[in-house]
Amino acid sequence: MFDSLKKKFSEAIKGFVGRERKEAEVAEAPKEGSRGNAAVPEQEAKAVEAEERAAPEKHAAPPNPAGGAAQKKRDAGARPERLVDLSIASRIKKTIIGSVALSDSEIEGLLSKLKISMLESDVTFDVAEEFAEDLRGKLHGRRIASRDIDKEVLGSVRLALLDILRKGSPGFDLLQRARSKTDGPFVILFLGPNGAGKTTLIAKLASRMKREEVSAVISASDTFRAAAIEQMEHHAARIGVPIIKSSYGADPASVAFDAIAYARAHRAAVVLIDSAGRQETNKSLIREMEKMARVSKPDMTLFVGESTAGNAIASQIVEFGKHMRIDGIILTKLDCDAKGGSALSISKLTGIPILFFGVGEGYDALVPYDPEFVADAILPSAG
Ligand SMILES: Nc1nc2c(ncn2[C@@H]2O[C@H](COP(=O)(O)OP(=O)(O)OP(=O)(O)O)[C@@H](O)[C@H]2O)c(=O)[nH]1
Ligand SMILES: [Mg+2]
Repeated sequence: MFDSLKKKFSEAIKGFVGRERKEAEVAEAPKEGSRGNAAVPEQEAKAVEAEERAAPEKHAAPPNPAGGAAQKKRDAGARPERLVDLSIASRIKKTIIGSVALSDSEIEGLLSKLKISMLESDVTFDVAEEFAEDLRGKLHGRRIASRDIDKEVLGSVRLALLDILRKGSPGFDLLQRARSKTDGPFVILFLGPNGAGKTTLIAKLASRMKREEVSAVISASDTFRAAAIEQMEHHAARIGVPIIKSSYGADPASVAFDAIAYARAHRAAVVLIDSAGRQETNKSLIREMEKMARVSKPDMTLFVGESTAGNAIASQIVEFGKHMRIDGIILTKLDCDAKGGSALSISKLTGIPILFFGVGEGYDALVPYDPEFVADAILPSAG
């Protein structure tokens, strides 16, 4: 889960922090004797800074947010392992004065490495840019205490990541929403491509609802794929929730209709409608899905997509969205996705929030969308 992003972010941040710490220790040792006379080192730092201003190319690469070819060459040349290429003036100030304000070129070096990490992990260009822009604003002109560089850099990266992730938040709790409907059952229709994890997700949600005493009924409306009805029945029996089913080849919309009628009669709070997997390009299956939506009038239609499919899910959702309203996304199999970038990009691409992550095959392997959970999974710990 997010292995690639985590590894790249960790390498970048810890590589920088480790190196900066070593430099601070080495630089501080011989200067012991001159402590207590802050004016001298400050002058020294100013002199180096003035020299650097006069000939900036001697010390630091010019700021180049776009990362042109010349910049990339320079980045690949000297000290490639460092995240922020501190200038000599900044390093002296950091070790002697105890704090440093990162220059534009230092910040750009950091942003460029983080952006590349994101792009290589399936985060879309727009989202990586938005993140970098946000982080630039957070770091620009800020004084960073030299002993706290690790925490400060990590803290700013975390805040910028959370800013992006919060934009994908649903802003509501599905179970609470379902509970608050009083005039009949809250109907949820699940759709998505073959094998994405719809049936497993319905089982996970039914199990969660059972635990939280929200009464649910399952509609076995995949009447198409061999063994789909038995698969849903097996889960329903294990969890202990009623299931309404028919035979293979039956109209899935009529099964959903019967499930809703059953829920009304038994005052069940929720109806979970399974459906056969389908591609957005299959016109007859899309028409069948339109009919299911017309007949069941869902309170919520949720798209279930595999995280491993990356940002291709976004175009599937947009295509499905031309035929029916889609209210939320569930990203499954995040546990199998080394990149995980779609978790950061998909809401921006579609304008639709992510409600849950599927993180395994068990009934408990379901995590409500939580920006902090994602940030924790991506970022190294500050310690
Ligand atoms: N590792 C992992 N496996 C999952 C997850 N969700 C579902 N699966 C597995 O993915 C496979 C397909 O899951 P289903 O729930 O049958 O998928 P579906 O979308 O209903 O498939 P169709 O009905 O054939 O379209 C099963 O082996 C599940 O156990 C998940 O979050 N993580
Ligand atoms: Mg299924």
